[in-house]
Amino acid sequence: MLLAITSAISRSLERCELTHLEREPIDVGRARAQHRDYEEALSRLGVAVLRLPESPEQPDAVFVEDVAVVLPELALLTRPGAPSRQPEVERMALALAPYRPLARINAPGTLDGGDVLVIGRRIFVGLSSRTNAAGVEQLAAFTAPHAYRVEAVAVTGCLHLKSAVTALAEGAVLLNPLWIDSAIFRGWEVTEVDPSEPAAANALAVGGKVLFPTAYPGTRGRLAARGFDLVPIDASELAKAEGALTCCSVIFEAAG
Ligand code: CIR
Repeated sequence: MLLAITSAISRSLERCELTHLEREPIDVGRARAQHRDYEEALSRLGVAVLRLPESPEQPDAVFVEDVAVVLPELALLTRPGAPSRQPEVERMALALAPYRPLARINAPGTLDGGDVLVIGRRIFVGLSSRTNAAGVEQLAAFTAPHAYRVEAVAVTGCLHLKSAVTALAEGAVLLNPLWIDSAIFRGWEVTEVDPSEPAAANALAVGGKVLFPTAYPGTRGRLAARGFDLVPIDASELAKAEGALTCCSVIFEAAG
């Protein structure tokens, strides 16, 4: 059974971290409605959804992806690069403990789950403003015994690696070539975002389908033309908090 851990949106969302965006008003009620639609889309795909309760004092708590990387062999709790986000890790530790042995990134390492793209036994990690070399080294040390290969990747112009590239299917990625060196994926089926939609590279592939934001029709057309089975998701309010689709869940195979 696939399980998605999500989190209720905090009432303090408007105080979220922002790196590349100007702050603008966020309608928390609308964000919550859109987030419920996202959870329902996952449910319709047969994914069980475990929603953590609201953490009112943690503005970015909805972006659960950043605090954990779950592999079949272990769950790695991160140490987010933004200090305001580090307290978010503890409730994820409690949520994941029944499912996996836990490991932790420790100081001076920092790592955001949004910088970690796992494709088979390869783990691409973005060196971003949130993830440092010590964090990458610790990730590599935890995963090497399980035969994963960790590859650090430079990310420029965006928040996380997965703002620049995500997996669509086996051997297929969606990327923005201005934010990541597309040569890394030479030989793969690469779909580039429509140049007028730089933030469109974050898609969530699950259950043979691809959840994709309604905000990017140009890129959606490119994906549809290649035969990807798309599920449109309106995530416009959380986009104002610099969040995208993968950020809002931690999805893994749970026994049972
Ligand atoms: C932050 O800056 O940390 C949040 N406002 C947005 C995090 C988005 N997470 C992600 O892309 N994995």
